[in-house]
Amino acid sequence: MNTHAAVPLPDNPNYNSLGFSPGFMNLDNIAKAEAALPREGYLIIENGYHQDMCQEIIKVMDTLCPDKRVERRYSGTEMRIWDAQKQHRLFETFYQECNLFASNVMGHEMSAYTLLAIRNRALDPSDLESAKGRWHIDSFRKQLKIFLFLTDTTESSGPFEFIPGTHVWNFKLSMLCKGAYFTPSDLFKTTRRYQHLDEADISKVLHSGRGSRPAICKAGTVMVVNTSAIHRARPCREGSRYALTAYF
Ligand SMILES: O=C(O)CCC(=O)C(=O)O
Ligand SMILES: [Fe+2]
Repeated sequence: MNTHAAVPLPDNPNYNSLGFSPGFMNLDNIAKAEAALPREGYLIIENGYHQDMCQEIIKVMDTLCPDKRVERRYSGTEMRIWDAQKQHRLFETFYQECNLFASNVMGHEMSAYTLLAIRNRALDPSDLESAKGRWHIDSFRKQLKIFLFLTDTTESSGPFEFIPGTHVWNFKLSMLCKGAYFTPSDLFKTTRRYQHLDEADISKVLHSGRGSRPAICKAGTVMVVNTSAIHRARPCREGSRYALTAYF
């Protein structure tokens, strides 16, 4: 669906000619990401995008969401628009900016294989099934993702949540040795045990002194993160959460 004309860019001095506000893609943030990713596994950049811009992107998402091609999960409370960069100029602008940022951080040309636009609404409290099985890693090896949170996130609005320090090799190898990430039967399947981590394994990690950290932040915050760390979208209990994610 071509919706390029559906939501015109507002006449706002905060946007440059490409349609985004400066703040995310700059040399300072590149240097910070280079330093933070190996150590902490993530970097949070506040005010990466102007809040008006986030509102415009949300309008585009809500226009696209009734589309039948949108993926629905968790009893329809989660909507996923894949390859969003092909669907609207605002998405494409963020996608291009992420490519430039990631290429500079990694020191070689990188192009995200997709941009996900995701919308989460509150889960029915009785829907226990949709709240479970969410902790995972995206890949055993380092994987870079760049999030743009489009709404203020709260403890209960379904924030991105991760366990800091679980991106380092020592930790990943210890999980590997315990059989928490792969099972022998994975050899014959396209799925991996690490895609839905065992709740008992997560409990042990959380009780071994590593707390989880929800990304509670203002709309417009950008997060660069190595998603080989354990993470999940925490179940949304009230309100809603909108985000864009570039997958590298
Ligand atoms: O939306 C989120 O907060 C996390 C989603 C996620 O983990 C994923 O798409 O791999
Ligand atoms: Fe993930």
